[in-house]
Amino acid sequence: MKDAYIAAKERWARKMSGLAKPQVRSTDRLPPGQRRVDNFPVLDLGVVPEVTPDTWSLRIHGKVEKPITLDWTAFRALPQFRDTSDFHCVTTWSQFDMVWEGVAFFTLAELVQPTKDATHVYFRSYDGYTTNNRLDALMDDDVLVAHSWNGAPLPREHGGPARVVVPKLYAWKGAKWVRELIFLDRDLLGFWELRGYSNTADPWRDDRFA
Ligand SMILES: Nc1nc2c(c(=O)[nH]1)N[C@H]1C(S)=C(S)[C@@H](COP(=O)(O)O)O[C@H]1N2
Ligand SMILES: [Mo]
Repeated sequence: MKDAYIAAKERWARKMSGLAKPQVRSTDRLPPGQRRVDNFPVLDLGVVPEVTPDTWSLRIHGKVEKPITLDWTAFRALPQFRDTSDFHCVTTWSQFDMVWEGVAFFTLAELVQPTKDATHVYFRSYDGYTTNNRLDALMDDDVLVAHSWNGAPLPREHGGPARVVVPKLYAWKGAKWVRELIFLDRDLLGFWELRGYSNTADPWRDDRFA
């Protein structure tokens, strides 16, 4: 795991210094079966939980050496990152150049120190939603627990005060109104994964359904 933190930080440093990404992002950015939108649609389970920075906390536990519960102040005191990425929803819309600001997943992992047998993370949200990801996919430096979108606090309907973004996968892999990160030594399917969505969720492989 130590090597993974260092690799993630090195990628981050290259990106921040402008070496890793061309100034003009590729124009070939629309995965198969997607169409481009600019209105950031809202998708939820019909519930928008009432959670504010004052009542929000993030519990990180399971297969970790140092479980922790972060309140808003502690969360905001962690190193803050900004990343621009494209957002692909399985219902066939994509929105480009989403500017997310928050805490990098690898920062949280470094804080709690996953045990050697940790392989997956299960996410629980304030609306009862759950999803799951492989730990290695989350160590990418574009994976954030984000509190801001396009320069403003994340709107409540989009998961404010804080949500997960995993830009390389379909958007259901990112939990809005996130409240718990549970490190596991095995996979555990989340809400949509149990209902027929692909567990791997790769937009570039049109990988929508199991
Ligand atoms: N907590 C929670 N997170 C969630 C969902 C949800 O219903 N509840 N929907 C998922 C789905 S299916 C998608 S496509 C994205 C949508 O994010 P948006 O509403 O900000 O566009 O959030 C994902 N995360
Ligand atoms: Mo979705």
